[in-house]
Amino acid sequence: SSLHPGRQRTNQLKYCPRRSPLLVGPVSVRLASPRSMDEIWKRNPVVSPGSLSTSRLLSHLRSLLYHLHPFLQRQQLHYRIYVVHQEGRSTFNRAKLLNVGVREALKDEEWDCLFLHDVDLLPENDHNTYTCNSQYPTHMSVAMDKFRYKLPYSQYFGGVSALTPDQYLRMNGFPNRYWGWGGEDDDIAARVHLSGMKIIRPSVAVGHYKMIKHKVDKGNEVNPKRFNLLMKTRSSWRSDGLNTLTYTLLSKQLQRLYTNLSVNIGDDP
Ligand code: BGN
Repeated sequence: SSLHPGRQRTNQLKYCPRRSPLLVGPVSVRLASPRSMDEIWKRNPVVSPGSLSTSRLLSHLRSLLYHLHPFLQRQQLHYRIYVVHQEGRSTFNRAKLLNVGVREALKDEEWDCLFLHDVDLLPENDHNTYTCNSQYPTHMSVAMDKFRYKLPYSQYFGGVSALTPDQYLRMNGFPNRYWGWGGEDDDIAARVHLSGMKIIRPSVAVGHYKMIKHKVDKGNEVNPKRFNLLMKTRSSWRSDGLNTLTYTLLSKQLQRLYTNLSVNIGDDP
């Protein structure tokens, strides 16, 4: 009102526009990893401060951070990137690591949206907004170069997904029992439906991702138990997930470009 011009001005400034004016649409993705974290840091002076071991993982992480920070900043989002590192020699367990990331992130802040992001996937269009749908979990990586820019199959839920903490709690988080490659994302998709929700997706036109090419990771061999586990999701999702998650947090370091969590999540029994 004219009586409180100052107050009115701050009210107007309170919310960001629905669509950020800084978006550019398709971005060219550079697959060669930047040489150093310093280079990424220098290009992203707005990032405020928040370790990985193998060199390939580090080079994937550099590529991801190099693209993701400017991408999220053009979207004018308040965000924090958590990297969850599985310590030790046990078989890789993607879904359990995602559970750990969510639990630790929610200790820091009341996030209204959780993005579960593979380290080797680079978003190619910033109109693919990194926000959550208030009703349903979103599968973001609908058009990956590896699958010729379309879904490999209709229930595919791998790569990048987004959930509100409510949605995540409702489906009891993700399964902890998938050690090695494959099936855990199908289990997660099944949980969405079993807990009474459905999966939504951005359009194939904006959901473009480039995958950083690599061979099968050591310690992430194909999981032969995945078929058996998947047949049991209907009876196991309530008793395997966030409510049965156990791990030891070995370190939490606020790096300049991300928060690094190092965890011991045990081994395939
Ligand atoms: C599927 C895998 C997914 C993987 C996609 C894409 C399984 C379960 C078999 C019943 N699912 O076949 O985990 O993300 O391929 O590579 O292996």
